[in-house]
Amino acid sequence: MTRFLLGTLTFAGVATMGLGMAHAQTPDLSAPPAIDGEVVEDHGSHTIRMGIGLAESSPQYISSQHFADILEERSEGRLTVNIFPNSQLGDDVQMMEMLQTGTLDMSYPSSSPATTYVPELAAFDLPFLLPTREAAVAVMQSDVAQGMLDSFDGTGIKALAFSENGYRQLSNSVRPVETPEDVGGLDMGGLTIRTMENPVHLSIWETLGANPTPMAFGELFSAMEQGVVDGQENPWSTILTSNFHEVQDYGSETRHVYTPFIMMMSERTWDRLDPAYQDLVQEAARQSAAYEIQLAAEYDDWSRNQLEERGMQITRLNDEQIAAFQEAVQPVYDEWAPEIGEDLIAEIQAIAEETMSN
Ligand code: TK8
Repeated sequence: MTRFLLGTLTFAGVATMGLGMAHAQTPDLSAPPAIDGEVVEDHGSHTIRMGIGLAESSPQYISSQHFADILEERSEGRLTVNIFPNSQLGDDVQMMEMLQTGTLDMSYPSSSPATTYVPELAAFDLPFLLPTREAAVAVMQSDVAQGMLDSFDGTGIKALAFSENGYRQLSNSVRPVETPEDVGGLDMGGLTIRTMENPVHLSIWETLGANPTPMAFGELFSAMEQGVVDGQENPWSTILTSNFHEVQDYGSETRHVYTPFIMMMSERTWDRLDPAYQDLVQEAARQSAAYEIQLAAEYDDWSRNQLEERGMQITRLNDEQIAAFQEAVQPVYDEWAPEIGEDLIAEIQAIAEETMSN
């Protein structure tokens, strides 16, 4: 805890000094839960290399550090995790391939590019499927979701836990967007929007009249800076912690898709661990994923407000405007629901509705 506390104080201190007293780089975040549980007896030592896409100030990194702290404390230092942020080891697609070959031990991609391994994950890419965070969390913690994690078995990837990337928001450098027509541009021409490498996302933006451009996350900032793409879509915390506001003038609170993260380990690494260590890794993954969801929630609105303070013009959409987007992307359901599985989608919607009726 001392190390974490010192880390936080140092981090916040540097952030505050770096940006003057006006902005801290993080909201008042909940401290990680106390690390409890037995120390696992000695089954050898392992150093785990983990690559993630986002910055050190992101909920993804902070919770991954908590994962590392749990392993280190409950193995008395025999299990250590070295985290490499900012896509420095590669993008989501590349790092999943590195897990398969065993050249990387862990990663934490979005579910969207992982549909090549487990097609059912594409349910999460259906627009406006999960209306509230509570519904999304209930789905991610359901048996249906566990079945998706189990479906990675045999791919070379051990999928450990879902957490929150979050509700995706549109940003662009051309014009404010309030309606689907603002995306398609009518006679002005559609916005060129970077998407994740995922066919449902391509379909969403094609249906809205944009020019979707699949691209690795690590290439996105320079593509926007050079005008290769007009815009992108990600949660507010990612837009802020990746400094996209430096190259994007307009934001629209579309909340069009809720994307999970999936914490993953190479099956080669997993198979080298003693079962007692495997149990510890699985427990630590679930605990850190729950903490990540808490951090992501604490970051969400705060990040949007920070972006506005830093000059981004953010359009909040009212219920009618959201309904216009929902109607405009209905063809995406018509196209993809049979492919993904009507029963699976109905099961997910039932979980969501039950959560919202409570
Ligand atoms: C980071 C990505 C990112 C995702 C994207 O590794 O690619 O836009 O939303 O968060 O997973």
